[in-house]
Amino acid sequence: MKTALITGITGQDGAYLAKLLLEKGYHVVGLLAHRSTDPFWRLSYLNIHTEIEFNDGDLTDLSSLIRVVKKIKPDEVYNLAAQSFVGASWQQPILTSQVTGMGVLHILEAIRATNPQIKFYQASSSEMFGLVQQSVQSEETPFYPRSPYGVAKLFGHWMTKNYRESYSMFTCSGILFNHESPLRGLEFVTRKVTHAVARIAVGEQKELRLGNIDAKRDWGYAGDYVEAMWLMLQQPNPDDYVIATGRTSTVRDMCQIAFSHVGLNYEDYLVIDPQFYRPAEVDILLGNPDKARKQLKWEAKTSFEELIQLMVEADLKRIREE
Ligand code: NAP
Ligand code: G4F
Repeated sequence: MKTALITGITGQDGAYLAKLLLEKGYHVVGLLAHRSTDPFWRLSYLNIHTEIEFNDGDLTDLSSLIRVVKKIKPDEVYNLAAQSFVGASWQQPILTSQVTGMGVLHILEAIRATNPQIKFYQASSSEMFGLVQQSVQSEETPFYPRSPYGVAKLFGHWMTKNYRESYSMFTCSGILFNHESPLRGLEFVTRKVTHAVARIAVGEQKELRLGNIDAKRDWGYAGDYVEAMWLMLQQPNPDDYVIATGRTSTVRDMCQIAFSHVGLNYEDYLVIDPQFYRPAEVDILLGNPDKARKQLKWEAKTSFEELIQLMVEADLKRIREE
């Protein structure tokens, strides 16, 4: 039986990845940073909370990482932990750099010092493309991050590559484009919208305040994307891969799909509020997943419409059960 250590196991991707690895027969260990009041809500939603071994640790505390890696002797480490909200990275740029950037180096060092044979996955991000240098972004596209979060992710990305080249370690980066689900945090725009739509539909909310609705993203379903993480670590050689759908849509398109699913017109409820504008925006992201399709035999299975509709349905169900 293989053992996998997942940092960020209480987050959206951590929950779906833990479920996938349990189904594949792994012993799944989660690093628990004790940051939220109810850290287990996502794992309970998927009904897997009791099947996971938890160990205390924090990405900013190298000693805790060394202790956990030494104790559990993982075959694979998936580094999903981060301060992952782009908007907050302007309010807390130093914390974001320490967790999302330096945290990657800490976990790489913990692995190198303990057992450099451990396979490592880094959660890199399309946010690193930022002010896009090519209209469709692939593994070859130059980076131009536009937020403290994007800069921190780029540091982690290059460290992951550098440890592969310097120490022949099996380290992979998945450059994942936006992926969403009913387990998405409420601060991200898709879930903010689907949660608001459900509340408006049952009469609990009157309006929805958003920032830049012309921003375009390549949105996929998180449940599909965690499969690609696992596939990367099963290849004969470590490498970096873009994971995306190859389709881009505006925030406005997303609102239209979500509201019309409950028979409403988004224009009747949407209020543009400049407080949600960002100091520097990423206007458009569109990924080219060809390499993943050819080498990993991976592709996104869930359409954008299906994704938004399933998120609205999940929020409606939660609100009705409250
Ligand atoms: P998420 O829901 O925000 O989860 C982040 C996780 O990191 C949570 O479990 C959080 O714990 C944990 N964490 C935060 N600070 C920590 C620290 N100092 N030490 C240890 N754990 C810490 O993020 P996600 O959407 O699942 O994304 C997973 C990873 O993929 C992140 O690295 C994100 O930056 C990256 N990514 C995401 C997307 C996307 O569209 N979702 C796209 C590209 C890359 P608490 O719950 O206790 O706060
Ligand atoms: O949902 P968002 O906050 O996601 P963003 O900034 O693209 O970041 C997400 O995807 C990255 C991958 O590219 C990840 F690395 C990162 O961890 C995170 O998961 O915002 C999407 C777009 C932005 O252009 C934002 O300006 O929606 C726009 N937006 C408009 N109004 C809003 C709002 N975003 C949020 N969160 N809230 C609004 O009211």
